[in-house]
Amino acid sequence: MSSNTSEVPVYDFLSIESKWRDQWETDEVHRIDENSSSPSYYCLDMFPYPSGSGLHVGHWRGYVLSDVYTRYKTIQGFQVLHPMGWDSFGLPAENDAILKNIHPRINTQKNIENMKRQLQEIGAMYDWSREINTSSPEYYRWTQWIFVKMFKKGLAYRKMMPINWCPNCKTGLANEEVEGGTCERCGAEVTKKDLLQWMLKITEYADRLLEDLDKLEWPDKVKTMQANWIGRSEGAQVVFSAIQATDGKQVDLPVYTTRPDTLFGATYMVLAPEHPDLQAIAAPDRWPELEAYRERARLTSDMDRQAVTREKTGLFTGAYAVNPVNGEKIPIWISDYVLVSYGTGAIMAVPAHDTRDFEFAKTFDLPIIEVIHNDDAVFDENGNLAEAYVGEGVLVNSGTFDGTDSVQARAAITENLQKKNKAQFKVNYRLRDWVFSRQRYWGEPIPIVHCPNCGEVPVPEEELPVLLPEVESYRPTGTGESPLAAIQDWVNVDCPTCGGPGQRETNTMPQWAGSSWYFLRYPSPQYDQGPFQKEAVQKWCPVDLYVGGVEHAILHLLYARFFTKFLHDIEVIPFDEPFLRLFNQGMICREGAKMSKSKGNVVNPDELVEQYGTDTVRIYELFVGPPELDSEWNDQGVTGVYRFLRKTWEFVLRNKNAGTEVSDRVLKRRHRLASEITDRLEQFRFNTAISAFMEYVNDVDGWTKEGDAVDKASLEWLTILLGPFAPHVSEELWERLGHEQSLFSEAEWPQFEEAYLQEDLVEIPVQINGKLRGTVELDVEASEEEARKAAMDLESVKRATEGKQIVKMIYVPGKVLNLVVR
Ligand code: ANZ
Ligand code: ZN
Repeated sequence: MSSNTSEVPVYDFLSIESKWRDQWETDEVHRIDENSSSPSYYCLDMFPYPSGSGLHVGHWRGYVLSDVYTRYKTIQGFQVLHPMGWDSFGLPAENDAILKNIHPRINTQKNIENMKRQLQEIGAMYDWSREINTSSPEYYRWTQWIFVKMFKKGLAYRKMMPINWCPNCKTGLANEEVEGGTCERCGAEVTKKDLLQWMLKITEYADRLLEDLDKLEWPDKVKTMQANWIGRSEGAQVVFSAIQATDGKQVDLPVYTTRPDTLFGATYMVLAPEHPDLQAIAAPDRWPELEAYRERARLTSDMDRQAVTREKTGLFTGAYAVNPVNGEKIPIWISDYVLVSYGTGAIMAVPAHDTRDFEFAKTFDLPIIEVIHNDDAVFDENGNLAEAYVGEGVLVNSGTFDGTDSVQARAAITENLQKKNKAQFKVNYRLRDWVFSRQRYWGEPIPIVHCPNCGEVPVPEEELPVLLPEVESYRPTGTGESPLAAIQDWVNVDCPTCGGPGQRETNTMPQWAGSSWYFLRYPSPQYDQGPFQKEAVQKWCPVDLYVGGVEHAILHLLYARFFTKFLHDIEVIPFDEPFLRLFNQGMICREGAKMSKSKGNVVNPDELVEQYGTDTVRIYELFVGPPELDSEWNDQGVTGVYRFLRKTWEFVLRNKNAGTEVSDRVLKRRHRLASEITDRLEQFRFNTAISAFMEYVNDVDGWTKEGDAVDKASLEWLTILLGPFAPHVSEELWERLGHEQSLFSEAEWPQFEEAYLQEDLVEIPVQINGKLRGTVELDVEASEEEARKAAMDLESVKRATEGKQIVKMIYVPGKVLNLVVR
């Protein structure tokens, strides 16, 4: 056996990596074979928007993860669809263009070229022949087609809406795009503006979007976020009678409550300031003040209005209402903490048992009546509630319902009022319909023509796409009109139905439109008879594994699920969930902060690739921490990983002429490695997979230097197992081990055998003060701690040590355990 290191060539990663990237390209190893009968697997990355700042090592993480899995599945014999494309319409791409003062089409193209080059540096197995781009007419033709289908099913409609308005982006935003009262894209304070908007009836799918979460292998955190966003609650709609301040006439004022059991504690009512009946009910002399308050409230975001910590403001309307359970007359107030868009836009206030109502009652000195009693409630020294008690309990001050359990009382009180037509059981959702129009240039034109005779007419499907016209001025106008409205010869068209003069819709779709169905396009990206070819979609979809950032937990994932369910319902696809398994990678941080260009803490992968090679950067991305958690980047760590790869390179090549002779422990070790790597891949524990490789190379390299024989198969197993993680160096080693075909087409995933995984167990005697008290079965390598624990489990040892102290312990692994007690 030779161990002459001078024979081993240097690990020249740069030439190895460029050699294999070219070779893979030529051999088209990234392409799937449509005619293959192998099982198929669809592994998808959330596609990026073509950003001007390009990729940093934080972005690499998800792409490396999905590529490792893709290559793993490929070696296992799957045909893996692993495509890439560009989410290139919408606000992020357009804002980048405006910032640079370059037309969005040109800027987008430039950004795509740069990002594509960077993505290729990762060495990922993307099938670029399937690249898609949501702003290309061949693609958005079908986004428009889906919109037309929705319109025809009554799921797209127009409505005058007080919508979220970003004064900086100068466009309306969906609820999902408002974060803590600010614009998700630019951070500006979001206000309200009344605009005629296109809406999609996602609420019609609320129940299914909620229930079907059960079908999905997604992180619980994401499922919970979606469930909370949909916000299903059960309660009752109860009718209070308002007495108009002017003429004493009664008007029905329904409220939605999740706690009908607290009805006897309703001491006042609150209307949303925008409530449509407000003016009719209120005392005329109070109207000017009420109207001014309404105007201020309208400009405040829903988020701020609902904040528990917000100081409560409000006004008395001058009118009263009658509580249907006891005929009590209670005052009607308005306050911005009640939202016009939720429930009925009016509430019965129960200050004793609702936190916001409690704050409000304290502020305006309104009565607080305890109606749910529980000893857990907190009272002050005068015996009054010190804070709202929001839990369950027994009814008090509630007439004939006194003594009833609060949960039972919910149904009992509602049923009672139901007989008098004063209540009904009701389910409510927080989810709102999706505001689907944007007053921006860079998006899919909404394919509708407005005709004075025919109303809203969809552009006939065969005339799609409605092309986005070239414009000089693409900047948002800020008037609430899209820049498209200024292009007269584009706007004016004949009505598709009657031929009369019509006008095109000038709003565009939001950035989320194209990404709501793109995963269906990859299986047949060039298909032009429909959005996708049915057989191709049936073969590949739904997506088996979807990898991306947790920032998409609500918006994109909810919209994509909605589109999928719709396409299922119109019978163009046979499944109704798009992504079976979801993996969210954690963020890469530096100095504790999320890596981002704006924070100035980015690490540029280009330089690292230059210095250490793609394989090293890939492995470090995996080694940096558990993939689902945020992890701190450390430059020293990169060097460590580089040394590991170099050591692996030298170890394999030093032994490359190995034959079939192998020592026992090397053989067992190889099976253990295969089992560890397979398990850790399946469980997405990539970081511990890397440590398993490091330990393996250390062990076996050391043993061979001690004279152990290593066989060729052991070297091949290591090379194959490492393939998904460090594909370039593995491919090179594979070739140097004498193979002519690519590892990714020729090699088979190593099959470990359980028999080799058994640990070596030995019986060792346990002595106490020199006397044999029993034996324990232990691994030869068991630690002192493990040995002591096993011994203490023996009854005989327990008895012999009872009430005594262990003063000394002598443990010889595999031989004996001696305890000295006193
Ligand atoms: C009386 C009550 C008593 C309430 C009590 C709660 C506790 P979820 O669970 O989110 O559906 N509410 C109803 N409509 C509202 C609106 N438009 N703006 C603000 N708040 C509104 O919330 C339902 C509860 O939120 C309802 O139940 C109502 O307050 C309030 F001890 O009614 B409750
Ligand atoms: Zn017409």
